[in-house]
Amino acid sequence: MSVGADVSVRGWGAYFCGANMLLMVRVTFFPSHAEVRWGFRVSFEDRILRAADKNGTRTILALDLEDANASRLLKRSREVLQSVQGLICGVKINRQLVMALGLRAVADSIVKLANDFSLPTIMDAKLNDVGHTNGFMARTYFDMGFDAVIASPIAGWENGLDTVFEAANSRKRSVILLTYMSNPGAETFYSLMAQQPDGHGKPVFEILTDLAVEWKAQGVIVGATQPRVISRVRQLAGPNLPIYSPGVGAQGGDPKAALEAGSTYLIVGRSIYNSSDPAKAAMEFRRPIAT
Ligand code: NUP
Repeated sequence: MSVGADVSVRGWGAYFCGANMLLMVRVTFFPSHAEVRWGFRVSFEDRILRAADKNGTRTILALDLEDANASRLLKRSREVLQSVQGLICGVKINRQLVMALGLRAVADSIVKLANDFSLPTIMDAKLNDVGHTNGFMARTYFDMGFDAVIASPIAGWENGLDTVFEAANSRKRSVILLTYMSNPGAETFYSLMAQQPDGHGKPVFEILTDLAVEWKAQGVIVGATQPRVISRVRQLAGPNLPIYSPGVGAQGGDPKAALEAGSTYLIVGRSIYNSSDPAKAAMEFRRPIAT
């Protein structure tokens, strides 16, 4: 039986285990998989804010390197992370690394290294299945140490994303929902007008934004290539919901325009890790959180 209580002090989503010895043991034995202070688990949102503050940046590194040689891939991925660690505020992993290296190796090497640098990690799983498989995947990623997962709200709540939020909430982890993707083809679906019960049309991305608020998602993804959509999502979601924007650099999005429109964080991959000088490239994307 858990007598744990959720404590929130100055925005610290924290985790007080009280008499729940199982949870206490978990945080004691695996401190590298989660930043834990005095038995309190620091939330993803606070970890990323702190890193953004400390490093003066809103850039999340998308570590999507590809190499058929697994040991070279791991070595290069660690080198890139090491070289930019003071210039980013989080690390996002996609299937490139998981498929090539295996989830356990990614957790033990990349997630651990990110934690050593006090950088939170996001698994870009784009979960979009029925409840039991979504739940399995979310639990597995969280238990491997990821702080947040990306999911697609298209699956809906009941026997869809309900299990993902359950897994996240019970572990004090986070869910970020795809709301408007960065690729040109995203318009086909995300801008589609959906007829509402009152007969009026509403773009799909606005419905998804409302769902993110209703489901208490900890963030939304909106492509940096769509500053007008970012402004509208910011308007609908209010000032506090973090907007994560991939699509700058290699996909053509302008970081300044995205941030001015209301994005909170930029997600940057190829423009950093394919650069001959990743630290210099990360420096160019650096924007202080306070502006
Ligand atoms: O809409 C999205 N666009 C996008 O590029 C949602 C995403 N999750 N991403 C991811 O962001 C994509 O999978 C990749 O990992 C990263 C962008 O990489 P790059 O274009 O900066 O190399």
